[in-house]
Parts: sequence; structure tokens; C-alpha cells
Amino acid sequence: MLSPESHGAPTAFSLPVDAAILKQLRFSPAHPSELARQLRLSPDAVLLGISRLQDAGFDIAPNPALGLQLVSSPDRLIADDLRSRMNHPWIHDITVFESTASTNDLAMKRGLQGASGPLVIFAETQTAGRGRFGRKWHSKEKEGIWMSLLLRPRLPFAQWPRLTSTAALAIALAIEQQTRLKPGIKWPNDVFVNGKKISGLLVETGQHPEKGPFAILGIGLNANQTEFPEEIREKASSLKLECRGTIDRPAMAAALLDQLGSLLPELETDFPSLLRRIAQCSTVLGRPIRLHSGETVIEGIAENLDEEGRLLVRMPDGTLERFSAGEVTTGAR
Ligand code: BT5
Repeated sequence: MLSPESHGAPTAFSLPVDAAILKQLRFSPAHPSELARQLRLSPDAVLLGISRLQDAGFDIAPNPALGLQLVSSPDRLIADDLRSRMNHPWIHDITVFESTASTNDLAMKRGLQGASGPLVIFAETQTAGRGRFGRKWHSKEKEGIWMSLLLRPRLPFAQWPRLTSTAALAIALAIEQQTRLKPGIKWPNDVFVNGKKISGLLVETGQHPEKGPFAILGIGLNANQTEFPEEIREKASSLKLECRGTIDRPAMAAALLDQLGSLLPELETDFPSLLRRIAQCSTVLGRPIRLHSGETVIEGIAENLDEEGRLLVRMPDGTLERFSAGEVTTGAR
């Protein structure tokens, strides 16, 4: 199962101390003694947690009438902060690196070592972020969300491509929720806003001798960039540029985890309804396209998605062909 914890009723009490304190303070200010009672912790544990959080950059200030108040959070991805912001903490194993070559490489390593997942790895910057076919993915420090999830879907391997379109929908919904922008899904692995690429997905698979196959879902989401390197300047954008406001990255990252947590189980139980929503967000359906798939380049009309999310293309001779991967390069945004 993708999300073993999603059936329980997670409470602040099941969170680590710092996450529980943050969750409670986000809900309302409280005196340390109240916090200790609410969280069933000793007063010392609460005070220690508060000072750890302050050291990490959280502005937690005393207010004579209200008690302790969370005034602001740092613009950093911090595992306990993300845990505290999630509505349904379905994923507990969250790691954040300041810098790494590629979060997909790290998640792959964990999978090959036999980690059960689900787990997620974030990095504030990647020195060798990758797209498909070994292309470079620009991952500027603290300006985006660069993350990889390790999952072991309980689905026949042939159905794993469902992961890509489901994750794209989760990204689109999280963006919409946080910014009110209207993102579109460019089949199969891009999310666009106003005709520019905001996010890309890199899904890879691995195999552990005992634990079996696993999937790595790599997500790059441009949040606060105000400029891009020359080679992608024309086609890339960030949420900040599109909505003219700074993005709260931890809130966006938590929203993304929440959306993934609610959609991923559906991919096993009710993919047809997910597909309808994915199709509604599509920027390619109904349009003339050119599709590069391996050595093949075809032109036709992107007509629909089939039951597994493959693209159905109406060819000039009237036949319908299906593609499970590829790159839509023309006539579609
Ligand atoms: C993708 O590949 O769009 C998948 C990107 C996945 C990145 C995530 S970040 C976390 C995880 N760790 C990794 O190492 N990777 C994943 P593709 O469809 O092949 O698109 C790659 C192309 O997008 C490049 O050739 C550029 O043209 C363009 N590009 C590169 N960086 C970009 C950026 N930050 N924003 C928009 N476009 C970009």
C-alpha cells in the first residue's frame, strides 16, 4: 500500500515533539504549561523544543495575554515544520539535505538498500538535478522544491505509469490551492502555468532482491526564481513570477505532500476518476501535436487518455495510436 498511515486518525500526539509544538502554535498561541498539557509532554520537554525551534529560525515570542506565539517561520524546508503543516501526515520519513547531487539518486540508494517507504527526500539545492534522458534540471538554492518520493505501489508493474499523471495532478492541485493560479498538465510529466514550465516529474524504478520493485517520484517545482539561465528563459517560469508574490515554500511543500497523500491511494482504488480530473487539466487534449517517442516522431491530434493514462493520438490516416511515453513538442503548451 502506498500510504499505510492514511487510514488512521493522525493527531498531533503522534508527531515528533517539535512538529507537535509547531502544529499546536499554528492552531493558537499557548502558554508553555498549556502546551505541555495539550501535548502530554513535560514542561521541560516543551521548553527544550521551543528553544530548538528558535535556534532553527522560528520566531516564537511571548505575548503576555496569549502565551507563546508563532510569529514567523524560516524560509527553509525543515522536516518537523513540514510534518506540522500536513493535514494528514501519511508520510513520516522526511529528510531534508542542504545540497545533494540529485534527490532521485538518494531515494534510489535508499530503495536499493531495502527501505520500505513511503519516504521523501528534499534538498535545498541540487548540483546535478536531472530531467528525463539525462537532461539537466536547474535547481537553484532555496528557490524551488526539489524532492523525491520512494513508493512501493501495490499495482502490476504495467500500471506504474499511472504514478506520473497522478503526481502531475497533485502538483497542479497544490499550486492551485496555494496560489489560485490555474496550472495545466502537459502530458506526460510537465506542469505549466500561463504557457511556461513550472514543474517537471522524473519517475524512475528500481528493484530490491527481497523487497521487490519500487518507484522514485522526482518532482521539481519552481517557486521563487525571478530569473532563469539563458537556455530555459523562454520556456520556464516560477510561481512567484506568475502570481507576483513570494511563495511560502514550506507551505507549498506540505500542500504537495498532502495532495500526494490523498491522490496516491486512489491510483490503486479509483484510477478512472483520477483520470477524468487529469484530463480536465490537460493542455494537450484536443490539440494538434507533434510527439517524439523514442526514434519515432508523429503528428496528429491528441484525442484522449486511455484507461492507464496513455495518450491516444488520432493519426492523419484516421487510425488511433496510443503512447505511454514521449515528448509533446509542438502545437501544445
Ligand atoms: C523533467 O524532465 O521535467 C523532470 C524534472 C525532474 C526534476 C526533479 S528535481 C528532484 C528530482 N531530482 C532530480 O535529479 N530530478 C528530479 P524533462 O521533461 O526531461 O525536462 C527537462 C528540461 O526542462 C531541460 O532540458 C530544460 O529544457 C528544462 N528545464 C531544466 N530545468 C528547469 C527548471 N528549473 N524549470 C523549467 N524547466 C527546466
